[in-house]
Amino acid sequence: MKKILLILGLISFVSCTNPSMERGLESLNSALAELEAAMSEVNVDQMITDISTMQDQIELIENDVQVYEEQVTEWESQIQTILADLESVTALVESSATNDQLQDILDDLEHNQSLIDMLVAVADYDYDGVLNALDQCPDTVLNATVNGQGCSEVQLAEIAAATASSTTTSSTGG
Ligand SMILES: [Ca+2]
Repeated sequence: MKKILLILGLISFVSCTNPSMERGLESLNSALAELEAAMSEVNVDQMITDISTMQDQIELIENDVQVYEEQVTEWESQIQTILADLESVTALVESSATNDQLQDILDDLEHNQSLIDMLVAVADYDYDGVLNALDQCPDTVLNATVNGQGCSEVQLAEIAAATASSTTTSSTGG
């Protein structure tokens, strides 16, 4: 206590003897008074309330973020399901398209085959004047005389011989 009094006395002494320092102290006191006034205007309770409100809002935001993340996860799940469905549908469509294409190809082949058959039918491979469709004796020798079925006398004899042989063989066989 004595030391404080001694220091205060010393300050007073120095202040009195030094006018500039006295003005400096007055300025300091004035600044301190302004600071004190400002501090008194601060409502600590209001600050605590504000901070508490901010904390509540942060918690709400965190909760919202969590709900949002859960929602996003659910959306992702739904999107995955839709994508899986789309893939199966796409696979089905592709499979179906392939079947249709195969059917088209088969139809084309069948059509082409019928065209080929028709061309073969109206052709005359052995040049005997009888169309293949009506010619019962293919590979007739060129320039041979043939009947209405495109068979030369030689071919008719061969057919008769074969028929006789076949009959003999079948009767012999049983
Ligand atoms: Ca013929």
